Amino acid sequence: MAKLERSAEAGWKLWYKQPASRWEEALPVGNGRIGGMIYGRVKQELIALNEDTLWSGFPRDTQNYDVLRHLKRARELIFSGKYKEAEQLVEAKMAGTGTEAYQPLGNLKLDLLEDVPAVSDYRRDLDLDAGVATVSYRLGGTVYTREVLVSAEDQVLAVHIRAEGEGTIDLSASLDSPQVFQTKALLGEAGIVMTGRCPSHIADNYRGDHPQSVLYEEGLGISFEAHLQALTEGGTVGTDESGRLIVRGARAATFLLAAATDFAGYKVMPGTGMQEGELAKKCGTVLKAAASLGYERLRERHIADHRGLFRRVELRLGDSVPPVLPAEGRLGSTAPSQLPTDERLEAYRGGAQDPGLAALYFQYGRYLLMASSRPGTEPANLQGIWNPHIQPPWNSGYTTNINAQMNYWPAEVANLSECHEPLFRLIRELSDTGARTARIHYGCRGWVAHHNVDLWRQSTPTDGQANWAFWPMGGVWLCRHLWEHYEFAMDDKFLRETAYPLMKGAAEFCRDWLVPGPDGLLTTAPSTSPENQFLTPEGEKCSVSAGTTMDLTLIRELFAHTIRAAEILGVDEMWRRELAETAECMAGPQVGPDGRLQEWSENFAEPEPGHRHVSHLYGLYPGDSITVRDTPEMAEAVRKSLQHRIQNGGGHTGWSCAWLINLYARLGDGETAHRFVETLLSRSTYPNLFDDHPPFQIDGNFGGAAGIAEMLMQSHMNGIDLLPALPKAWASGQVRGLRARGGFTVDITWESGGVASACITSAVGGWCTVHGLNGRRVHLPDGSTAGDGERFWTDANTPYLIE
Ligand code: FUC
Repeated sequence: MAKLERSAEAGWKLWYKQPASRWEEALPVGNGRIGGMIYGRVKQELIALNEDTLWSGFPRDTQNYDVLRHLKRARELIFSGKYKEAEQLVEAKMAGTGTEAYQPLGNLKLDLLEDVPAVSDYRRDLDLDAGVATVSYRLGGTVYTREVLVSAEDQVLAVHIRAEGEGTIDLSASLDSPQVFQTKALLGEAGIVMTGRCPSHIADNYRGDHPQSVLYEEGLGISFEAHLQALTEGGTVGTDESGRLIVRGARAATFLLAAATDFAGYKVMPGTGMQEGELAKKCGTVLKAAASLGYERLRERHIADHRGLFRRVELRLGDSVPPVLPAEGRLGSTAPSQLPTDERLEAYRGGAQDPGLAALYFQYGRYLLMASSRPGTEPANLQGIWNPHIQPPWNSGYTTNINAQMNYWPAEVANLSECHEPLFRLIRELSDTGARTARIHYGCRGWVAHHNVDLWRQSTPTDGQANWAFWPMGGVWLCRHLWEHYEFAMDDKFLRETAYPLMKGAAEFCRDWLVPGPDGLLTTAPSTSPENQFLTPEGEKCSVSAGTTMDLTLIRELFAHTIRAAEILGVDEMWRRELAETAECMAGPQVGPDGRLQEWSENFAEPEPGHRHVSHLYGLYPGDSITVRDTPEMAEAVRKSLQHRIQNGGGHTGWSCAWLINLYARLGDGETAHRFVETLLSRSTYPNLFDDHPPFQIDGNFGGAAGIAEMLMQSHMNGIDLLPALPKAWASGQVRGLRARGGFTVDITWESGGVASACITSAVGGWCTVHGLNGRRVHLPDGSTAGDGERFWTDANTPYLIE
């Protein structure tokens, strides 16, 4: 198989000929914990800063002790068809309180001391393969180059500036923040310190149904410190009375930034167990170690670590060179990949064929996951880790009715399994708070979570409308990630110690939450289908009924995974049987008279037939209880539902569009999946390739990356499917390093729309079946071969060639 060269797409770079004029044009860097958005401005460089444990609030008891008293009545109303009354009861008596908000840390500003005339040869870029952002320009005879990186190895943000030519570096460096903050010079050192505190409470201002409120109760919010230190070659460095660092006459300067907060865990007050001066000490230790390495070494260590993850996957889509130009030849003779990224995106919007842009988007999704979610950090939130607002849209939190999960859709298939870890920790912590909520709100065993989660692992419902707030299935959906991680990694220890106990707890909740409906079948009530509403027979908009398709699908799949996990581990035989029997007594999803999969147990009319959520189609993706091979009639019902949604305007937000890519990939419809790749890129993407919900929300980036992988390879049907949804636009290409369930790594080269060669390697050894071979055969060590759909044994770490 031909070797796929690295950096197939112009070195995996986003690049621009001008500085960012707004936050959505700035370029993101991050190490999972510290994030920076780099504007690349000449006179005043601005890097907006984040630290992922900076949130408003502190642990509070958000349980609503009244809920349980109303549950029986709510069920009676539902089972007698009084849905609107049930909804009113749920909203009045069974709701909770809003979650807290993710907070900005502040800004690092580098101001040139002299006025600059126009500069030439300006360029800024983000090298996804190195994890380094660069700004360079020429001023007179001097070329100035700035590099910015955030090292996971050494836990600092570093800015390195070089002057090549006559000119020198003369600037001030300062820190400020939208938070309550102070800055001061570090005595005796070329450094400054910013200290500050987050609000003790924030109300969500986005939905417009809350009065804006930002509270600072003395001493209750999270405190933070950021330390900035300068290392210079030549020239001088000092501090001034306003707490700025002043560098004059230097040939090179490195600024190192460390940050720490007094967040001490989701269930204790900030600062618990910490000594006076501990944050300063933490920052000081980190800076000392980084400074003693020096910039070159720091950079080398960062790039080695970054590439260790990034280079696991390579991708080339279509024949990017020469490009296919739009009919009117708008692009002149420039290949899309040679255009600055904003112009390239513009050309794509104008109809340029540029498969390389989809490949770049895929790799950018991987880059963003690495930058916002690393072992030990907080999981990627609605904005990853990048947020400049005190009151961000939807609190920049964890919305678990699609968004938080979508962030992790590419984690396994795109070979970044360890970046999934922060989500597992969140689930574990949520199972702790959620066990109280299960008992107090619903009188159930196990644990429960609702649609919004924050740093404090709020497990109760929020306040507001039932269509979003009342959704006790957040934990159930999250548990899919535990099972998927096991299926991809085949890690029995993870299954035994982490996944199974959490899945079992969520299944226990579901076991108790299910109740017999009027027809005697077990169902859920009250039940909502995330954010959507139906029309009651009286013509009123309502969201509360019994047994939505999503609830039933989520619970069935969780039961199946839990039973399978217990079998593998050889535990809980009685419990397995109980779950299996429960599943047999459950109501099932319904197909309506028009052939569509119903979203609700009744064939209600829909006030918004193009609604952005497609929760009832969960079983096709990310679930796997509906497949084109095993349940073709249900897959057809999903296809009809999708068509109906789309005809009515569905898929209109970034994440919604990204979900459609994955669903059509699972239907094996590469052309429609590709149409939504095009829509996502041309309609829902900012110049820095961030997903535009609108506003910025990172889930579309991750969902889009997962969708592109899903078009090239799938592994949810007891085997590996090569090129299951390849569009004509990507008729040739190569991918290396995708991961498949069962512990496999998959490389594929294709031409004229079919597999030319491939290679499958198992990490653990095991049975394998491959589909989509295009007449090629799998070559086995004993000289025999296996064809399409034929099972063969793989030894661990042995490449199985397909030719
Ligand atoms: C859900 C979605 C919205 C948005 C929000 C963060 O409520 O329905 O579109 O993504 O989460």
